[in-house]
Amino acid sequence: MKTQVCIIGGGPSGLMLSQLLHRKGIDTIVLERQSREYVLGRIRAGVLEHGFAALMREAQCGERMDREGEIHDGFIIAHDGKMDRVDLHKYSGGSSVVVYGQTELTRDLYEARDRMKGIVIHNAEDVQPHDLKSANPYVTYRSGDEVVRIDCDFVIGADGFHGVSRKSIPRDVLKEYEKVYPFGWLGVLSRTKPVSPELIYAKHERGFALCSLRSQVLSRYYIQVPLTDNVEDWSDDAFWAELKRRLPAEVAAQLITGASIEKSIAPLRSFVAEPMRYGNLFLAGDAAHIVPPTGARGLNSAASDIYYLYHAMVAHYKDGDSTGLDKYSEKALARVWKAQRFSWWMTTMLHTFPDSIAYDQKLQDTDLAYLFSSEKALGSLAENYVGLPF
Ligand code: RFL
Ligand code: PHB
Repeated sequence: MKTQVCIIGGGPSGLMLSQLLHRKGIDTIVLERQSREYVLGRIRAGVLEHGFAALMREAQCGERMDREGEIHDGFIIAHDGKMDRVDLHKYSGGSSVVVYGQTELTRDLYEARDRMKGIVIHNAEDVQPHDLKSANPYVTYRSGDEVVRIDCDFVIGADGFHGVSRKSIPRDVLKEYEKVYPFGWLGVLSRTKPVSPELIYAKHERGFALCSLRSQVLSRYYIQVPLTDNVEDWSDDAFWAELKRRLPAEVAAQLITGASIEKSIAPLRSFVAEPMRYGNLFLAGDAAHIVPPTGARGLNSAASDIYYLYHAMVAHYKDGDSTGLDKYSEKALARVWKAQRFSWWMTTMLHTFPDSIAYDQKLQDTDLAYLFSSEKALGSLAENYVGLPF
């Protein structure tokens, strides 16, 4: 087979880029290791920054998001028995975020790809990029007993943290920065009315908790748990009881509980791989960087990579201008590191660290006290949460 841009990974990053390029007449093939049902079964992000939403619209995939997604102008930080609101709209100069699940937006992207007859190959096994330093790279994959070869101009590694693309960059070229946190998030999805119309990030000595939502009938809650815990250790009843303990009493009293329809534990990690380009391979999204979910930045960081790559590819193919491709890694990493800083800060301020000393706890309290006493500090939070400019 032959294409211009071969995209490894059919998650939001890969699908979005494929859709945007196809609309500009640039040919792509997406290779996804899993089935479509499997990809759509993963429950992940819930908060989209406006830049991501704009990209969905540009890809002609924003109709359902605009109809069903909820605009959120603020969120709550609960701490020390108080409920302090962060007015995103006020402090970001009129911006907001969209609450719309990653599952739904991935479904919208798949449907858009189908409508344009875009090629997305599922259950592609042993995907392997080759000759990345040459002008004629190619990708192979296995389908049953058959090995298929795809010749292309560029390979995009949009295959998430555990993908093959980043691993194809030689060890002496790639530099990896990583910070692993000593806890994870246990998440529950339930078909219940959300406890609050706005998200509540709760700092509590027993551990962090988050009340989020997907719609007015679908709630998403998280609690911080030790890395040694397994999902099987947590019955629904135990989860709800622990969540209530970590929320302000008036919120806990309002909480409607129900059967979980999904329950999983995600370890928290910060990770960046540099550079994001090797020859004709370009990394995008979780393949190159991971943030702890506290600042809702993961998918949104992927969006800026896609935005830069999209414009760089269009300039290359339409105007013969490769500056964008040459500058991609540097430009993408500058924004990536800002999302890293913000996510690390939110995580450090709001979680209970098993090895923290009294001094650390005083600093956490002071961070929150400063935040809610300074319009400039709130402005900084809001600016980062709604998304820095691309
Ligand atoms: P994905 O979604 O991991 O997709 C990569 C795809 O590549 C496939 N793949 C391969 N395909 C072919 N060959 C191989 N060898 C392959 N290896 C892997 C995989 O099957 C998969 O389909 O990466 P992508 O597209 O870069 O998207 C990134 C986002 O998924 C991620 O950043 C967010 O979900 C992070 N995140 C959040 N981000 C936000 O912006 N806002 C949020 O509110 C938010 N909440 C979250 C989150 C992530 C979470 N978890 C579970 C990690 C909440 C949670 C709990
Ligand atoms: C979610 O709804 O899954 C969610 C929302 C905000 C976050 C992280 C996850 O910071």
